[in-house]
Amino acid sequence: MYKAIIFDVDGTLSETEEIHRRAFNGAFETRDLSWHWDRILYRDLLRVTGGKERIRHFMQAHDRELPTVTNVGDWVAELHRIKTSFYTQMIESDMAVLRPGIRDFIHAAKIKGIRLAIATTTSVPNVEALLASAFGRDSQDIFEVICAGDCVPTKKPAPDIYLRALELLGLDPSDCIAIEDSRNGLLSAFLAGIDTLVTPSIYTDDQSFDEAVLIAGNLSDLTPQSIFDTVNETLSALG
Ligand code: XBP
Ligand code: MG
Repeated sequence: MYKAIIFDVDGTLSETEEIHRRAFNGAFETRDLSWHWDRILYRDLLRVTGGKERIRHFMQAHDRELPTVTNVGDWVAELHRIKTSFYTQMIESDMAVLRPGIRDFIHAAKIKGIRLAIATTTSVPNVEALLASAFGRDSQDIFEVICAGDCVPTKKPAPDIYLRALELLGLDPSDCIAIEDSRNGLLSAFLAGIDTLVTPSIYTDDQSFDEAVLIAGNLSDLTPQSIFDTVNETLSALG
């Protein structure tokens, strides 16, 4: 019997990557950078997880000239702080909605006493803003453990964030199911030894999910129990 479900955030709880993209572009404008991440480019850039890491990758891969700065790390961190501020403002103005089925699914899990956690690459203020916007006053009582952003040194697809969530839950990988939307997220959970359901999102629907135990368009017609049953049946059929 599974005891907990560990959720990714971006692309899984909500299609927030589009809001992240706009926030990055907003931050670039404040620094008078000629950079603009359109949807096609952003789909490709999403292969690098973490906003700061994505900016640095863009600078290297696209050979972008930098304004004269003494410390690139500090400069990127400041640019990313501005991006986070744009992002949280957009979330606070209700720009994000939960993906279909998420609210009922979480409600059903709570009723059944299934423990809930978050393992995400995005920064803590972004998670808090999304949960407050989506769940209001109840937001702090839903997820028992929230592992986010720089709380581990190495981001997805490394397993670190899931291993940290397991440690804080005090559970083994076999006690949990992960719900993810991306290949990087799936690999992170898989490498931590957690059976994973993938619900592809608008930016990840072209990725491969071979390591997933289950793939679903969304959580609309699923309950925690139906997922546990299907995962168990799939794993037994695989022997
Ligand atoms: C999400 C991300 C994040 C966001 C940006 O990946 O990669 O980096 O795009 O967030 P996942 P920050 O859903 O696999 O966790 O800018 O706050 O890093
Ligand atoms: Mg994701």
